Amino acid sequence: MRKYNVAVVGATGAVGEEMLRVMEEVDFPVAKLVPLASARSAGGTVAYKEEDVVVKELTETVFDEEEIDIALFSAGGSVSAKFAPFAVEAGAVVIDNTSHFRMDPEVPLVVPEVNPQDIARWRERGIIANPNCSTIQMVQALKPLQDAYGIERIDVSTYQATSGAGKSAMDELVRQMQEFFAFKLDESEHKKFPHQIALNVIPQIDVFMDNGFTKEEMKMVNETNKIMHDSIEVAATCVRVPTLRGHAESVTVTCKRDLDADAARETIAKGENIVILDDPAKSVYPMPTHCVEKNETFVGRIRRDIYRPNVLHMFVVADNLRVGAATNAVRIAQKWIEMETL
Ligand code: NAP
Ligand code: 3JM
Repeated sequence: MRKYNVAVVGATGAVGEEMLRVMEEVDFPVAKLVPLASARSAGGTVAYKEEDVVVKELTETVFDEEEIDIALFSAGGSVSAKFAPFAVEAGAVVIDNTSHFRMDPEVPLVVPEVNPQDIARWRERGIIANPNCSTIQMVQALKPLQDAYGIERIDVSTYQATSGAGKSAMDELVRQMQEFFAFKLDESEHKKFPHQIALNVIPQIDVFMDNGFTKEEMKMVNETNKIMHDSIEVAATCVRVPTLRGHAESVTVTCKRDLDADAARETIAKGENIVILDDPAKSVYPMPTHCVEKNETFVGRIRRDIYRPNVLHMFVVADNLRVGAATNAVRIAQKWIEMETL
């Protein structure tokens, strides 16, 4: 089997580190691994398959010099905007984790369990975009319902972990909790979040748009429709909660046809990489603690609306750094390889 030169841009970050772990676990066909970061981390090392691999500085020429075949980007939108074109120019396929290219009509936006066929369009710009973490786990759970019942509308509230905002955001929560227990917490001291996150719940992720929704909420609206090739009404409220890892979502789905909860549960269970945890009598339902370092999306609290027979409620949880970022990107890369070697 052919092996590939793989660059991980942002290899020292929360998502980048997870990419390395997932690639290791699936025994990704790596010929050479090239971890890239800013000058701050260049010269340090990251662990891959029990080896310490030296981090290089991201430059315009590094993809060409290292003969990169696959470049996984997760170092922020402005980094992708500037450097992804150099990776493409050097002949690599770019799999981008940032929001920068997601809504570009020439860039496929892919969740392999939902729209793997779109990967075939990668040549249009040389880039395949990875959706937002909250979108990925939601569309995975919704895909079987779309196929069986049709979807008219989605109302979703998220409970998003601090790791979704990177390593320094997790550090901010931990520092504030330590200060709380030392009776030294100063609520004005926050950098990564608009308010204190410890012992709090913040109904704002990313910036507000003119329509009153946040950019994170509009990502869920626009990305869901692009991935599901549909015109579904979506209303999202994205909330940051003081957990470290694992996003949870309360999802209300209005279907085109009436359904019953047991049949819907069986339908969702057939979704790829979905695990049902739904036994209310035993207090079994998904929670962030279940999903850490898992590559599946967990669904529970599945119940039909008490007023409308075409409306279903459910609770969807997944590891935002894995399912919501690294695992999805690595699965895209695996499918891309399958397609290229057909
Ligand atoms: P993080 O923990 O803060 O890590 C950021 C990474 O980017 C580090 O490796 C950092 O390297 C690198 N970096 C920053 N500025 C750079 C520059 N100018 N040149 C080269 N490398 C640079 O953040 P994260 O949580 O891993 O997230 C990274 C990005 O991934 C986010 O900004 C977001 O766009 C995307 N993301 C996507 C999802 C998703 O759902 N698809 C989820 C989370 C994040 P240094 O060590 O040198 O600072
Ligand atoms: C998740 O560009 C940046 O500074 C990153 C902002 C960001 C994003 C994004 O917009 O790419 C932080 C965390 C995401 C995302 O996945 O949409």
